[in-house]
Amino acid sequence: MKTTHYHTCNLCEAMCGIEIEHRGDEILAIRGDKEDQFSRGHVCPKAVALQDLHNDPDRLRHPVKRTVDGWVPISWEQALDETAQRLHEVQERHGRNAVALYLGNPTAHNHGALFSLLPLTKALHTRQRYSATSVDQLPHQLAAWQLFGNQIMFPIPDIDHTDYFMVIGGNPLASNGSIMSVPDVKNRLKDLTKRGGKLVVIDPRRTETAAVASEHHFIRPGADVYLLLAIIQVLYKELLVAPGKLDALLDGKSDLQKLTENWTPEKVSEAVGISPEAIRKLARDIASAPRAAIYGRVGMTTSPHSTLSAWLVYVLNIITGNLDREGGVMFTKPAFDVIALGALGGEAGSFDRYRSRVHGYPEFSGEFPVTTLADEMLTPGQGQVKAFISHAGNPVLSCPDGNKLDSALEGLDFMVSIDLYINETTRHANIILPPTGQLEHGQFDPIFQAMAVRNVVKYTEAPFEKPEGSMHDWEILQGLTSRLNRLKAKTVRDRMQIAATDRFMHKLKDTGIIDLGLRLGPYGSGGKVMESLKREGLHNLPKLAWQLLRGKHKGLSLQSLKDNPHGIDLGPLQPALPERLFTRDQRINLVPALYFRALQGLPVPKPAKPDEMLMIGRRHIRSNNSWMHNSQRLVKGKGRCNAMLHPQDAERLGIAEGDDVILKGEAGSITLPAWVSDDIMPGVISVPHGWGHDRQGVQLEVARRAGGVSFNDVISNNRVEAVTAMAQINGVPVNVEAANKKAKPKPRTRKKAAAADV
Ligand SMILES: Nc1nc2c(c(=O)[nH]1)N[C@H]1C(S)=C(S)[C@@H](COP(=O)(O)OP(=O)(O)OC[C@H]3O[C@@H](n4cnc5c(=O)[nH]c(N)nc54)[C@H](O)[C@@H]3O)O[C@H]1N2
Ligand SMILES: Nc1nc2c(c(=O)[nH]1)N[C@H]1C(S)=C(S)[C@@H](COP(=O)(O)OP(=O)(O)OC[C@H]3O[C@@H](n4cnc5c(=O)[nH]c(N)nc54)[C@H](O)[C@@H]3O)O[C@H]1N2
Ligand code: SF4
Ligand SMILES: [Mo]
Repeated sequence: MKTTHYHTCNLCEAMCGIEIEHRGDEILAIRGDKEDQFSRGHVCPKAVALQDLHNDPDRLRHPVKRTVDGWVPISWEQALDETAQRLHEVQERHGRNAVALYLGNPTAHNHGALFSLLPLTKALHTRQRYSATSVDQLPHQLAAWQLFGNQIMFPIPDIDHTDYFMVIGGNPLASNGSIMSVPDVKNRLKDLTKRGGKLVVIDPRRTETAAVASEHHFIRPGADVYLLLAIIQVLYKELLVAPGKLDALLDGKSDLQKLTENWTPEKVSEAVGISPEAIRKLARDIASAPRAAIYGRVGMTTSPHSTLSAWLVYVLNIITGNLDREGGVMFTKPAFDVIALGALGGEAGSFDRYRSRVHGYPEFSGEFPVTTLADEMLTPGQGQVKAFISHAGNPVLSCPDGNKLDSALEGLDFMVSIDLYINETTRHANIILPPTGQLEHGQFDPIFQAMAVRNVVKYTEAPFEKPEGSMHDWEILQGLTSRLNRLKAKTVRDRMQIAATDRFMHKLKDTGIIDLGLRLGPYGSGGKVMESLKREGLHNLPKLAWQLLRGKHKGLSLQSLKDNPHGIDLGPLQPALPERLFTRDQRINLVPALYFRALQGLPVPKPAKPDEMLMIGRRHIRSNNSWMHNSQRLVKGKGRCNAMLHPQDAERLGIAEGDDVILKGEAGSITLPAWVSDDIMPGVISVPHGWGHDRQGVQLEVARRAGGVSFNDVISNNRVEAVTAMAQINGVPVNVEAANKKAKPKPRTRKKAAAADV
């Protein structure tokens, strides 16, 4: 019998509703759910590929252990016991910091994992914690914490109502938005221009988003900070600073004016690659737009000076009065309020409380930047990392100097991966613990609902039953946590407490936590309870939780979400300040001390050297970081792992379309075909990341055959941002040459392919 199940795609941040038609276990079709309250039927090609993931013969379905005879299946009991035992032994012998933990991107898309990680990190009690944050959004989190008192309180562009939308270093038409959950972004942007609004894209490449923009400016990679400073300088100079209702909440206004007054458009223009007149016009347009939203994303936060750029984007929104107003950038009011709950749990943010052993890099929110992970493993001495846990991550392909990390993982005493595949990273593990797949667990998105362009909430149950003998991410993590705690327990009382917690968590389940979070949230019956928690602290939580779960079912609960499988629209974003601020004084300091210092130390930009080539990244709608390349449906067609460069550079270097080029950087070199196009700025070369699966031991047959090389094999892990030491993976100088030096110097260009690809 044919059945239709409504679900949510969890591959990217857009949370598209999908309709899965199936007969028993056989998937007949995956389509966009037209009734989905948020995505309105939109899906991208990746959603259809969820069935390839579901059926993939390479996907692990039971725990495996690496032996001299290869990988052998083992029972869950053995896998979890052995893992906990080995981790415990390493900590006993070498100290707690000898175990490192890395959380990858899909962790954030898996509510069960999110809920179970805090207890695991507590049980491990190690300072060696890492995640994809430090190759991604760390500067946004730092700025949100410094300005608004909470690291995940991000200002979200209100793109459905704005009159002017500036996108700096983001390409939502390929990525479907990030720190801005926005399904169907193409139509939303079309609506913006239809209602007379302007879309302005600042990017070294004429991207798919730039192709539909009202205005696109090429910018030299890494120069965003200078553009932003000059825009702010012009705003002050021309008396266009107008924070409006925010004015009364702001501190540090004169500091900001003083610090920016010398950054004139003339001073930065050449290095930025935008004329002084154009910079002035950008400033004036932002100021004169009735409502404007300035948005910076991964191209900006992973390039030089990313800490300052991320802060300045928020500042620019504030001083033009666009923060917290309709059509500007606004804060969400999520039903499951991870922002408030995080703050209550002491996770509002922290910086530089302690430093890493080898390089002395600052901690951010309990994590070190991943740029030091390999060195912490390779550098002998007290505190050396000897064991490693990876959860839903592939740092060998996603973090700088993959080869170095590869060899570091090789030398560990023990490694465990909680992952679906044997990939470039997990092939080094001693044990792999595979969780249920995307269509075998319920889906709820506490993180991305808190970053959506509307207030939305949705939970969908698993389309397919959990296969017998499989475990969800949260069960695996809890299993590990409980075993680690038991191994560490000293007294009978400790053991009894652990057993009681285990029983409680098993009863509560992931869904119990969702239910509780919804009831405690602003649309639940527990809004008042939340208030009392804020006043009295966390010690009353168990009692209150119990009362809530047993109490009257008024307000939003898990059941309301189960009754609404297309999601619930809670309305457009609403002004929320000053009440929503998490800063101690409920004010916004425009220039927190760390930015003051960083800005004072900012070097005057140098104009581009004549032959310099800077490498930047590129995402494609049919690819998802490093891990969806095992779907034939997605990788088929012309290879996408190529190096895009301008005809002028191609000519100078004797490179023609399709020729192999060698890109050489500080860590190594890669060879890949050239894509010659004037859609990119001269002096810049664009290469996608996450490719290069043909390595020994990788069990991803389709991906292996798809070819490609890894961007991050070129970049040194020592190339770090000055304040946070997070990775700099955009704007990286590389040496470019033709693999076959005899190539004809006449380049043929592949025109406008970027726009046509979407
Ligand atoms: N050069 C360059 N490098 C980059 C970037 C770039 O733009 N350029 N982008 C960076 C960014 S923004 C990010 S977020 C990182 C991503 O970097 P990572 O998070 O390290 O890598 P992913 O490719 O997302 O790998 C995800 C892994 O999770 C597994 N997985 C998928 N779903 C689940 C699940 O539900 N549970 C579990 N346990 N495992 C699962 C997959 O099999 C895969 O192995 O890459 C970064 N690296
Ligand atoms: N299809 C698809 N969707 C995805 C992902 C994916 O891999 N594939 N990954 C997901 C993840 S983990 C994330 S974090 C998001 C990221 O989502 P986005 O932030 O939209 O990321 P990108 O598409 O990589 O766009 C970054 C843009 O920055 C430009 N750029 C590079 N360097 C600079 C610079 O110095 N300055 C400026 N102004 N621009 C620069 C690049 O040319 C590129 O167009 O996408 C998510 N969605
Ligand atoms: S845009 Fe594509 S990958 Fe992202 S949630 Fe929607 S269907 Fe999934
Ligand atoms: Mo990311």
